[in-house]
Amino acid sequence: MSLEQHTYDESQIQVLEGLEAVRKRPGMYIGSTSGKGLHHLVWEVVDNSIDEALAGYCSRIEVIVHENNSVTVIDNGRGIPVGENAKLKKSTLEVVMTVLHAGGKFGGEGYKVSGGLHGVGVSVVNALSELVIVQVKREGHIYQQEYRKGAPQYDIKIIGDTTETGTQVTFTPDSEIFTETTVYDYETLQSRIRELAFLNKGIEIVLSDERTGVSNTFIYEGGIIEFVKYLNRNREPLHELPIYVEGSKDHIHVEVALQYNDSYTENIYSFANNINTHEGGTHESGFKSALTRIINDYARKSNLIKDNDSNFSGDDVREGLTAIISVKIPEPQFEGQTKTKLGNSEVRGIVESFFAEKLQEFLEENPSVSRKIVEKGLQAARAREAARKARELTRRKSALEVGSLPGKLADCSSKDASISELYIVEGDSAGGSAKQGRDRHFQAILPLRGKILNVEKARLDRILGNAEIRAIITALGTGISDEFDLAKARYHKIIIMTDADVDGAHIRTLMLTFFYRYMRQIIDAGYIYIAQPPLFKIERNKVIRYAQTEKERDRIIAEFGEGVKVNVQRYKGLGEMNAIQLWETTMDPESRTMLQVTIEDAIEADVVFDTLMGDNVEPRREFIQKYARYVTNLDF
Ligand code: 0RA
Repeated sequence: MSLEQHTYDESQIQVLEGLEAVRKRPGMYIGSTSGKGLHHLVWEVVDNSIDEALAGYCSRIEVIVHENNSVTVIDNGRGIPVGENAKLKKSTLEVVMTVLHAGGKFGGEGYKVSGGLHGVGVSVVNALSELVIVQVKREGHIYQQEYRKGAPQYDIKIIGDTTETGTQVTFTPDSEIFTETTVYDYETLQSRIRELAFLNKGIEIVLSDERTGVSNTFIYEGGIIEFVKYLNRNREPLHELPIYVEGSKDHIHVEVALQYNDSYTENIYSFANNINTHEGGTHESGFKSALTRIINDYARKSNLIKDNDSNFSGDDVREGLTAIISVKIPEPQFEGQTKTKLGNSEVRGIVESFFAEKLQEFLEENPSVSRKIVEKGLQAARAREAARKARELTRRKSALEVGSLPGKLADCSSKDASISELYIVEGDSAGGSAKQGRDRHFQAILPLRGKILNVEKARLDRILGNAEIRAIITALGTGISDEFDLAKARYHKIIIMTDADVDGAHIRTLMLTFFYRYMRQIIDAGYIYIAQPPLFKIERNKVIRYAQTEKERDRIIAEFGEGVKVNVQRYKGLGEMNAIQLWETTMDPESRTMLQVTIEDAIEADVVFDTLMGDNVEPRREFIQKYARYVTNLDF
């Protein structure tokens, strides 16, 4: 039956109006219509299959990206019910696919775990797709229905027989809605699918890409234990097996896995109903307070810290800690700026008392591991004391200096941070050109001599001892670490300008690592940029053009015309450009291009920095070979 033959009764009109509302304001339902929104469609469908798995009826999920960027999600769950919905006089399948928020209401026992950010319902995916084909295997048959922009194309029909059960949804995102891109990114899909497999142990999730023939299967019987090992894979763990606890109380399911390593960074990720709670919340604060309390108790009881010593701070016991906290609760409340902070107050106490009890047991039963953890805390506490002294020293010293800004800084005259820019420039000679070429009203220049310290391998006290890093901190005005204050930033654009060679890439990475580990909010605020100086100068009869890529170079040469032998110069460093050239190509807001640094995926970024900056050479080499583009652009 075609759509024309459908009778438009009252309920049908309401349905179409509902879906029309989604198409009119898609951002309200899926966040945005950019690449992020495009990927959100996949998560919406996959979440339904995960719910089916968590209810105990589904063990395998398959996600296939087709050649034309349509996507199929297949699960072996019970299948969406197909019987008639008495009230709406149509199949439950059609109701689930076309009525906003209908999916969960038919779920019966158990709770829908996906919620908050996702969980808007598969009907939203339907509304935003030019074509959806759903097949349900259930009660001996294969049922099918198709939709265009949400509208059913025929009544549900039987297309075959089967003894299996499950649901298969194929959707083609509507290019009228997703105007920016309709191309799926394998890395993005893979990273979230891997995470879902870690967070939901035992579920097999297969990702296949028909555009490239690549396929990966994710299944982790150990769940978040394996997640922690994965995150620590390029680090040196202090104890072989992660500490793991799992339990439920009052319908709140709690899982925690943690493992210490010999680094100085803290990597704690919390999740509520599979959603990464970037802003933390009650589950994370319950975990942290239990950790601090129990390690202090243990250290005192076993005389590892003495009566006169002060307690470990929270930071002390979290140095070198990698942990996952995952809770699943019936009605998650998401709060905060980005709705990624868990608000349910009952969760704090449950996580704190449950984790405290289990951690105490573990420490008592595993004295050799406990000793290493306490030892790590002692080192951290000592270093923190040294850092405090170093910081006080810098503060006192800078108070004595005139104006207290670093001597090498050529500041701008504007005091309006919102229009002010700081160029951090590799080398004194390029720094000199930049100083001459800049618009001194709003552009400040800070030249750096040689390499800055690798902060991945040093604690705060040593970092504060590094002159180049101190210069950056004082120039920015924000302070660092727990004293960081974004509102004090003296510039809203901080532009890293290095040579387009391996050394330049290294210095850029060192600086990004520093910002990421010690001034994360400045990246989140979108203040960090990477300058894009040209790689080539193409000159003919005094007409000069610049190119950033070889492709662009060739295009310009072609534009100059066939047969003329033009002069092409490859820039090896910023120093080869004079002040005017540097201004025209790289610093003039009218003509420059810059990359804004964003961290889409903090978990991946942590691993990237570890891999690039850590001690292990082999994973670094592998990484650079695999992700050469990241190393040259670092636009992750
Ligand atoms: C409503 C009710 C039931 C299952 C589902 C929906 C369901 C939805 C999706 C979406 C993708 N995969 C899915 N699998 C199941 C319960 C069915 C019953 O009680 O038999």
